[in-house]
Amino acid sequence: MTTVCVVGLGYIGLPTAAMMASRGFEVIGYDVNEAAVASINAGKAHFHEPDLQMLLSAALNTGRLKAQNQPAEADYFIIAVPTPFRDGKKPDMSHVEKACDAVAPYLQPGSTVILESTSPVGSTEMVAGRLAAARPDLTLPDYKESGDAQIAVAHCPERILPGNMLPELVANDRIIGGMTETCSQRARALYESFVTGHIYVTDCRTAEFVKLIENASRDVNIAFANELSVICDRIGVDVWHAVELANKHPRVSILQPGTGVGGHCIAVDPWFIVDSAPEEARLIRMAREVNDRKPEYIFHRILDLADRFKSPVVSCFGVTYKADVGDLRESPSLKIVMKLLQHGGVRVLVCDPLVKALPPEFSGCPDVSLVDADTARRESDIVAFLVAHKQFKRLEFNRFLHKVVVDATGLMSKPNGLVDSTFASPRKEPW
Ligand code: SAJ
Repeated sequence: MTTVCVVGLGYIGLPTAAMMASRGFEVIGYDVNEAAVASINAGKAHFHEPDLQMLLSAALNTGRLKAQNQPAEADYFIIAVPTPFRDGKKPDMSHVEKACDAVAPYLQPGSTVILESTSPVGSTEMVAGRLAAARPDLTLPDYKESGDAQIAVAHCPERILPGNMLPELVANDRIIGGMTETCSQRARALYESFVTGHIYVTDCRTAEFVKLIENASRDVNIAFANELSVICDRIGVDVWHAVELANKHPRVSILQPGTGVGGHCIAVDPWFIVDSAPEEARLIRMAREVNDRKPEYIFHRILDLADRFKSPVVSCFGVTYKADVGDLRESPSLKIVMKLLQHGGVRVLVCDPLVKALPPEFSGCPDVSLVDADTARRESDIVAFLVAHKQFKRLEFNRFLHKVVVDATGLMSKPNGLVDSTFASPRKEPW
């Protein structure tokens, strides 16, 4: 039986480990987070993702998945640890380095090490170099050299979308970039066994770059939409309607403006490109800056409107990092809430059906509370739609008639840009 050691049981590693166990692999999940390990072994996923809990329970029931706080010998090692940036927007590879150090003692001739974490170009070579230094008794591959090393090293960047991870884990095409052709083929054999999408093989540097430009491409396109929203605000055009009409062109596909770009991926990865080519990556850097500025812009719009009221109450609909997920990591909407509270003089009501409690940094703050949609509407002067959760699409918007509305989501925009007889226009601030 093929054994797989998944290093890092977070947003990528846990679904991957559970999926592989359910496909018949013997899987050891390794994580330094003891609480996560305990929770997984007790049968409980430590974060929410549709169907993950079910898949995890099924995997544990087969007896083929076990979480532990040390690695184990295996045919395959999949490294799925965070790659954030540190000061100066420089890639922080310390988790990958620690993962290499942790697995090195468990390598045996024939093992394959696969880096799934989104990483700057050159990282797979760094992994091979670090493993070689830790295990001089084994042979490791050199970039694009021929010859059979005992250990194979490859990059296979994760591509799954939070909120739709499990279907995408199986169905998405994958890019595999080995240190050598043999490394690619050894990695390919693993993914072929559970991926129904195509598997494209290239070298590791290209695979690393491909992943970075996927996310940078999305970032640049979202920045374009966000810039349009700010322009439209100035010139008095409904950005949602304008984008909808522009997208009727056969070769135009503009994304949706929002409160900014959150999560741990798109707001981070483009900086890895900027870091490796600071002079050349002008558009990519600018897109990051445009998207990072958007929450600040919305905060100031809310603040300007709050001036109209003596003791303003602002309700914020949606605080997660994007629609229909419960994840608050790097949420631009949560940043807006935090900025309002830090500014003071404003009471904030947060309404988010996917959030059970506000994060600890808000506890003890008397000016913020988590409320239901009716309370948020009734008790506020200003309503800010920040995240377009599907639950909000069912709101009766004509009940917001007497509110001042800041809509950063397009929820209140009519599909045809017209106000029909069943939908009297509230005092909507354009976005
Ligand atoms: N957003 C907009 N407008 C849009 C689309 C998104 O403002 O039209 C915002 C979202 O609200 C969110 C942010 O962008 O704040 C990112 O959301 P997302 O759904 O675009 O992407 P992520 O970060 O959840 O996942 C991305 C995916 N990458 C691409 O689609 C190219 C996913 O496939 C990757 O696996 C993931 O990054 C990752 O881990 O790298």
